[in-house]
Amino acid sequence: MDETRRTIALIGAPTDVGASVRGAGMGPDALRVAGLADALRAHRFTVVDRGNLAGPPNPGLAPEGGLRHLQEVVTWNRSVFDAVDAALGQGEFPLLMGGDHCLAIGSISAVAWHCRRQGKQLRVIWLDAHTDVNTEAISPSGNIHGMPVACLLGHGPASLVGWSGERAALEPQDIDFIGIRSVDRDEKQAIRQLGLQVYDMRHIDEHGMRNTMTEALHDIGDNTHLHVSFDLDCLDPMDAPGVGTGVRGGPTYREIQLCMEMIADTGRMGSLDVVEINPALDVRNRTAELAVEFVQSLFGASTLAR
Ligand code: 6HN
Ligand code: MN
Ligand code: MN
Ligand code: MN
Repeated sequence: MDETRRTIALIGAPTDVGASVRGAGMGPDALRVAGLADALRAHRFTVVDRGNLAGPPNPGLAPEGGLRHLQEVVTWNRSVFDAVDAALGQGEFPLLMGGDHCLAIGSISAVAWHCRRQGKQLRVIWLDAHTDVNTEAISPSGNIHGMPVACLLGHGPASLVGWSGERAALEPQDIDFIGIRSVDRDEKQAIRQLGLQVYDMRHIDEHGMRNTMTEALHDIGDNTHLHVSFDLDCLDPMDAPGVGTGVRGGPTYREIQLCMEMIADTGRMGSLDVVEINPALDVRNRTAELAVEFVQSLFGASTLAR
């Protein structure tokens, strides 16, 4: 399909139930105010803003059984699943505007479900300071935004796994992590046991973003649906202060640009999450504005040839 003619469906999921720092629920409006829709329209996409999904408020409770707000997280993710599934069913490109990163459970489960029915190979690029592969047994916080990858691999509470059919949404070889610099103690062990491909900041320092992305994207083919899950805390907090769990030592602006441009070059990106923008902690909407710039690059805007 001609990538530039595709309709992009903006889906807002204004919630922070997966986090303990409040504020990511304002992310969708911060992206709207930063001009996300018009920025994409300027590149000849048709953009439809589907508005915000509705869901339960954040009850502000402590974790139970290692999980904070499990029921609320399930309810929000059900709505996200349905909205992403509906968009894909209509041939649209779903762009999920979070919200915290727990929402990737619903979003990627819907994408995996769609890929199975279409006989497509799903690949995920996870851009984040964190690997989000904790489970309720090992999470130091109980925050479910630190657990979506584990759930998608089939490890998590029964109500959050198995949404894409019999097999888990993802196999370990389906996902590559970029920009990682904060992994919890037991989470490290889980990464080793699962055999996950984690390109941490040390790897980017030593090999550069170009080689890192060449490796991460090496198995993208004509039949691949590439999903990008973009947690804004992947960026350095000096550039992007509006995040709840920022970690120093992130990639530079140019490194992220190159990463986005190389993803665009594949021509295979079929869905996207933009999550963890926290306007309550931001400076003059800078983080949402950066997100809009990088999303444009993901769609090929900064490549002169297009
Ligand atoms: N995120 N590893 C920490 C935890 O609480 O599990 C932080 C998770 C952050 C999650 O930024 O999407
Ligand atoms: Mn994350
Ligand atoms: Mn993160
Ligand atoms: Mn790989």
